[in-house]
Amino acid sequence: MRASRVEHDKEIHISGAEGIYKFDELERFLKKFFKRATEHPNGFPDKIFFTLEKIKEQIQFIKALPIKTVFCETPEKAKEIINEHLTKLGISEKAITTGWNVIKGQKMRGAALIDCLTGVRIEPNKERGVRVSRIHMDKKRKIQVLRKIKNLTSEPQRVIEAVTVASKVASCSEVVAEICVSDNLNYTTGYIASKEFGYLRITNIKKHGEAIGGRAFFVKTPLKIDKLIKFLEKTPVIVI
Ligand code: PML
Repeated sequence: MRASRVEHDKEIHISGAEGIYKFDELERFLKKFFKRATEHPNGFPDKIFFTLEKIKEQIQFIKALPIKTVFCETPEKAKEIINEHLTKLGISEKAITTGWNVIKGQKMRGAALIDCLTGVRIEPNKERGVRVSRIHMDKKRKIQVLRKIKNLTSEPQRVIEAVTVASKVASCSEVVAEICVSDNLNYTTGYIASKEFGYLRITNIKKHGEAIGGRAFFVKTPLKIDKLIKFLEKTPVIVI
């Protein structure tokens, strides 16, 4: 589901959701997504798109990354901690700078793919980026995550979705790490994720009201880029 509104000739994203469901669950979840789109604190939408696709491929089951929250008092401190972690993973200074530039540019809905050594962006479509899709978190894991973060976020659903994305991304052998900053003006917790460190929530990654945000995946090259993008965008994955 994708809900949006047009303001000053610009399409503003209001809310989105996706999941993998059995046929007999569809009606219930469509209603739930409709409610989410029309009762969202970001306002009432002009347009809601629902896309339903039959899954024909084999569904893969992937372990959820472990979650930890790192409390930072300022964006400067957050940046320092993030850069330290990324450097420990062998990501070069150039690549880290490209990652921050992507996030400050705030132009793409999808993620940038950055060569972790040269810092060059290698995704074929730089306007669109790579959109991680066909993902779902298993109900039991969802309950466990909700329990873990209940006093740490005002938007638990946002965290569930982010952990689901990050777990799919980190499962790829080509991906060294991910960095994500929400493009929502008032959501100031972001994350870095990797197989080594898990999902590290970073508080105060940006200032309140700051119009930045985005996602970048640091990858090892050479790699079969079409295969990686196909997995991220098309392979159905349930995070357990
Ligand atoms: C978190 O609170 O764990 C961070 C979630 C970042 C979500 C990015 C987004 O807005 O989609």
